[in-house]
Order: sequence, then structure tokens, then C-alpha cells
Amino acid sequence: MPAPQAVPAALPQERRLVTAIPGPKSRELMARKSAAVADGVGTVMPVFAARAGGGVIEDVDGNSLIDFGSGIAVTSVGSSAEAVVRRAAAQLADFTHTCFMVTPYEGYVAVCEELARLTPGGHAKKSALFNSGAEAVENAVKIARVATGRQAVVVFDHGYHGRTNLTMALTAKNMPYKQGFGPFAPEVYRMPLAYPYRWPTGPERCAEEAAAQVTDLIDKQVGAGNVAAIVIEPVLGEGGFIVPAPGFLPRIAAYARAHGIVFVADEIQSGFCRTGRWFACEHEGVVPDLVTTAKGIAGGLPLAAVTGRAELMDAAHTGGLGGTYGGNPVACAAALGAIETMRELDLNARARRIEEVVRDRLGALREACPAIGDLRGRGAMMAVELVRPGTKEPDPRAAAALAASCHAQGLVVLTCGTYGNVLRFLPPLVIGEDLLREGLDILGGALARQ
Ligand code: PLZ
Repeated sequence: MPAPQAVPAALPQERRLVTAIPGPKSRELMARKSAAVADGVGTVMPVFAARAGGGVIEDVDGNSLIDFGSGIAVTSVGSSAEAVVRRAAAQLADFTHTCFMVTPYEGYVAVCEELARLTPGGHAKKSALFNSGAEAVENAVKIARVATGRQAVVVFDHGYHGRTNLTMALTAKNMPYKQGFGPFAPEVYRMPLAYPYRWPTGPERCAEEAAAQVTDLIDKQVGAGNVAAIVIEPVLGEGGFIVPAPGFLPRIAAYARAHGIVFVADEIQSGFCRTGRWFACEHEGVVPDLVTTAKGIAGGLPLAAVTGRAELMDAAHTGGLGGTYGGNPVACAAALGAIETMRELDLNARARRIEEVVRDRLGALREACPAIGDLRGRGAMMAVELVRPGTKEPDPRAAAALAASCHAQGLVVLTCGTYGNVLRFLPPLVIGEDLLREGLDILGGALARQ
């Protein structure tokens, strides 16, 4: 079998601007969007996609944009990656759906076998498949509750876990995720996060002090014996690409273990090679009881999973977990193609190389640009936090202006962060180094003009 291709041959890997951004066809489609699509569904750029692959997105006007977003960390193997298309197309021709809960199929089982192999820890593992990240997180909480007989769920400042009712409650940020959508699910307790850049006493003691605060708050306010699960992103995504101070995750995991609490790593954004390891927990040797995955798992098709200790996963009664489409056969075929691509092309190594290039370029810029308060991240999950020069005061307007300038020059970048002042870089892991450097040059130019 030929090795999976990184990049579709038919899609030139170049930035090419042939109209203003957005072009006339995108403007026309935006007008139709405004008339037909609910205003609550926003878009980062008013540009409509026609084709995408490798490190580029081609729009309906023939512009080719450099992609530093991967559709929010989804197309790690590239959009329409060869092995994803090949396997999904074959599955489409065979059958599109039977419902795994009615007449099962091999692809679902094969994805669960891969998840058992790839997620951290050598213990016996099982999985259940779902459609979205939020659904996976909800199910992790269901499993932790039924396994422990406890109700409370502990989450963290700056955490993001989804937009459904329970996951809105788990998510930290009010606007835009929660405002007006309550009441929220009960028994959710939010704890301080070891955020090195903003820790009051500085980064050195951050892990230890934050972990002490968390365990003290749980003990005093919740009672460890009432906690079913601690849910945390090993590298925080929407909340600002925050890498918790080293030592924080292992301390929290140890506390969970000591008190019979299920430690859930939400690896929906950080998983599947994004940070240069299969899962971000591995950077600190943390073995979670349950892992939630989605996004990068299936090369762009909707698929999500909860994977974990077999005895926990088996705690729910038969029929207690499921959903009509969970583990759709086409999505499972795509996942097997995506995982094949990650292995064959060693995308963990590519993510680590992307980190090197980004740190090299933006690290040099940092000296000259006092608006960059922090440069952080792991692998191909990197970000700059923008502040008013000489202070740590968040500057969301600078982030928005920089993003707009990049967009106008054909570079897709996203913002994030509790204060909206973080620019994040999530290129497909298969992006060519020339395109990566060109994108960083655009960004560098925009930062220098700040
Ligand atoms: N957990 C860690 O990053 C999704 C959200 C985009 P779904 N992040 C992108 C938006 O504005 O809706 C995410 C995540 C982490 C859970 C989720 C939720 O995954 O597939 O969007 O439901």
C-alpha cells in the first residue's frame, strides 16, 4: 500500500491573493448566510472555503490562504488527507449507517482498539464513541458518576469543555458561551488553575501553590468523598493555550487517586499529536483514568470518544451509553485513516518541529515587541498573550487588530483566552515549512507594526 500523502497534489501549497479578502463571491455568500443562518453562529473570517488541504484553504474567489487554525485543531493530518478520503470513501460505498447499537461493524471496534493502544497507561482500557467533544465530556461525567456513586465535578478557571447544558456549566467563560443560556447543571465546582504567567507570586511556585489551593478548596468546600471527577485540559485550549505549571497536573492526579476521584483528561484539543506527543498528558507522565478525545481523531469527520480504565468504562449498565450516530462508520473509517497518517508521517515529530520554528521566530520578535506578554504552548499548539506594554493588562483589541491584519494578508489565525487577548497558532501538522515560515513572517510584520 502506498504511504499516505501529506498534501493533495491538486492543491498548490502557496499563499495567493487574487481579490481583496473577502472577495466578491464570499461577500455574496455572506449575505445569504446572514439571511439564512442564525446570528448566534458566528464566523472568524467572512471567507467561504472551496477546497482545503496541506497547509492551505482555497476560497470561492480563488484566493489561497495559509491555515494556522486547522478548523480549530481538527485537521491535524490536513483536510481531505489521502488515507482519510480513501478509507471514508470505501466505507461510504459499503454502508453509511446501521447504528452500532442495532447491527455493529468492525470500524467502531478497530477505533476503540487503537484508542486503547495510543492513550497513556498500560492498563486494560475500553472506549465508547460519540459525535462531538461536548458529548464525550458529558459521557465521561456520566461514567465517573455511575462508577463512583458520587455527584460533584471539579473543573478549573479558564477551562473549556463544550456548549451543551452540562458542558456549559463546566466551561469557565461567560461570554459568549453561557450568557443568557442558564440555568446550568448543578454540582460543578471551579478551582484555580496553575497559570504561570498570571500566578501572583510568579511562575516558580505556581504549581505547588495552586495545587495546595485546589486540594484545600476541595477538602473544605466540597469534600473529596463527594467528588466523582476532576476534569482538566492538560493544555488549555479556548481559555488561552495555557500550559499548567509543570508539576500541577501530577499533583492533582495524585490527589484524585488518593481520594477515589476519577481523573479525566480532556484531550479534545490537545490530543492526537497536536502537542508533539500522542496525548498532552504524556509530557508530565500523567496517566488519566478517563481521556476524552475528538477534533484531530478523524481528519475532519465528526467523531469523539471516552477511553479509560476498563472497570470504570464498564460501570454503566448495558444501554446506559450510546446515541444514534455515535461512532458512525464513515467517521470511524476516517479515524483509522487519520491515525494511519499520524503514524506513517510521524506527525508527533512534525509538531515538535513546528514548535521549534515558532519559538525561534516569535522568540526573536519578543524582545522588540513589548505587546507580547507571554509566548507559550507545546508542539503545534502555540500562542502569544498580548498585553499593554509594560504591564500585564490584557489587550484584546491588539489581538483582534493583529488577527484582522493577518486575515487581510491571507493568513488564517484564531484568537482565544478568557480575556480574548491570545493569538493562537494551530497549523495542520502536515504544513510545509516554507508556508509555516511565510505565515510567521506575516504575523511578525503585523506584530512589529503594533
Ligand atoms: N473540550 C478541550 O477544545 C472544543 C470550541 C469552538 P465540540 N473547542 C472548540 C466553539 O466555539 O464552539 C472543545 C475543546 C475541549 C471540549 C470541546 C467541545 O468539543 O466538538 O465543539 O463539542
